[in-house]
Amino acid sequence: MRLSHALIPTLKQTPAEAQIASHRLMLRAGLVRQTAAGIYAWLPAGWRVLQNISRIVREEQDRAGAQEMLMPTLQTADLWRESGRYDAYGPEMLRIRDRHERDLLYGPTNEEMITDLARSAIQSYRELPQILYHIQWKFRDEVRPRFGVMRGREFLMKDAYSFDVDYEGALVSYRRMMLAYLRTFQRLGLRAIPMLADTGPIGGDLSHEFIVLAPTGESQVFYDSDFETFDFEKSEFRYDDPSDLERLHALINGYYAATSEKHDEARWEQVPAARRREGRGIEVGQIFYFGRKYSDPMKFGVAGPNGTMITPEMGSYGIGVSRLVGAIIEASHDEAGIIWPDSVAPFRAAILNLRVGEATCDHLAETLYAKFAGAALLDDRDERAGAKFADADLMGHPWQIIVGPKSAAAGRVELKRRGTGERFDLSLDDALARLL
Ligand code: 5CA
Repeated sequence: MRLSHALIPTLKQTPAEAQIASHRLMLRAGLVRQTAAGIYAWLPAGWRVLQNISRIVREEQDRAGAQEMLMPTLQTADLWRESGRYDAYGPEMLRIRDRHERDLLYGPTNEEMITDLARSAIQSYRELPQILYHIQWKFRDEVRPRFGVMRGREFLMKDAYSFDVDYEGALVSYRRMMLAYLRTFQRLGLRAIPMLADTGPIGGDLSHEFIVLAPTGESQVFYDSDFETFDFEKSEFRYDDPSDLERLHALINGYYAATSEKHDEARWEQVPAARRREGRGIEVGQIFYFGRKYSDPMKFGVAGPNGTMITPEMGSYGIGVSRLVGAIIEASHDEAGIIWPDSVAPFRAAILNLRVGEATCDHLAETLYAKFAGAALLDDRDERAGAKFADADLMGHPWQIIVGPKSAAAGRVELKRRGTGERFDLSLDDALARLL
């Protein structure tokens, strides 16, 4: 993308309405614009980040054996009357009436709809277990939308739903998602700590929330820092081995981690003082086992082995995809701007042409830009070098490739690593070899 013709409206001033770093930086770096309270348009750079996060979430869901599908945003009220949640959900639900006076709603979550789809398509216990997911916009009419995309009204969620014949099976599905989540967050450059949680309006009796540490987080958290040393991405846990998954669950339960209701002072005291971490956290995902809470009232039965009917056991598993953009920035920024982890950055590198119009600089910058095939942003604006440096730092590209007249004449460029500030003076070929 060429910055001179890109809709990436960076701001020099700090927007007054933004109270936290990620919200300020998302507006200043031109990632999003608010179109109504708690509702955001994703501009090109922001949309690329959202797509990168979705891709990683998707790859890890697929690896765990979940099947991707897409359910609509609008749902009929009748489905929610069946489960009993239509009235219970309260004013957070956006209720809509169509031209035929039928009650609809903009989905805040999809337990009812997926149960309805499953009951019409799954007949026998032999077809279970199944895990289905989609990445779709949700609407919750939050009383106080705030902190930008962190607590929006319209937000992007990955929600998965599992169906099993019995409790043991449901527990395996739950643990598979637990492993998928730990791997997903690690690939996103985050440490998300799983904590036992309350189930709220989703219901059920087993739930973990995944919490990223950040000073602006909404919950107070306590955890054992030993958890941070575990490498889940490379771990040998296997999705198809229930005893492996049980070991994982035991490992998670073995580390102390709790939010302030759930905090247990006596157990906390047993964690060695040097390993006790206390702070605030952002919930980026939550998983629930809720058994037959929906399959029972919605009369979802499958044929069992000997003519009996089985009511499937269910769980649901959410990741706040759009919230993650804010959470990643909260966890990774400095005074100058965002520091994107490589895995989610909108552009792998920015090519800063410091002398637009000068033949050698233009040639070198264009040659580099072509090699990146869309993965780099070319700053070809007629701007001062200082403005280009400041914007590149603000936007947080993992690498900056600086093309200045002196080095360009010698066929060389300067590379800057955003996260560490390291600089390298390299030939064009060496720079490309390093980044591509
Ligand atoms: N049906 C279940 C799991 S699929 C469910 O809805 N879970 S949830 O309520 O915990 O939401 C899942 C995730 O969505 C949360 O962990 C959070 O990261 C994100 N989320 C929830 N509300 C908002 C909001 N108002 N703005 C942005 N993200 C949100």
